[in-house]
Amino acid sequence: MSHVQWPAILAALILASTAGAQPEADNWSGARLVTIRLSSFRFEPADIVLEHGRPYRFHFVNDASGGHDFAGKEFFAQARIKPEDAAKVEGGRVELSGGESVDVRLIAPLPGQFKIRCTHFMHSMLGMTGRIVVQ
Ligand SMILES: [Cu+2]
Repeated sequence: MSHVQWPAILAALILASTAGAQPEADNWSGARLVTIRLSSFRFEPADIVLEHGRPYRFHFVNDASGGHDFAGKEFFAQARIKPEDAAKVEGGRVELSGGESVDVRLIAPLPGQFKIRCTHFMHSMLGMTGRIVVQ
């Protein structure tokens, strides 16, 4: 008799697993804060470690008086940026004028390493490079 219940149990399990994939990704209130400070000429931290599939709030702070950007074309292409923050990332770059702060919420992509740099003239040569490692 008990085998009759299996289809219902399986259906419930399948529903639970498919339902489980999205809510975590869309739970922006649980986004982990990652503060990234930009100055002349470095990122702090220069190495950012993330867990794939988790939501994060990148809080960029430009401590310099001049402009800098946080460019990671590959990273931003593969991460899932919260739609309302998408306009803050143009061409894979977050541009910050002197003293500005910008928040970008995103879901970390599949594991991999992504290069980060400032695309302003000469800035990467002067040390504005970094790396995002997704585990
Ligand atoms: Cu720069």
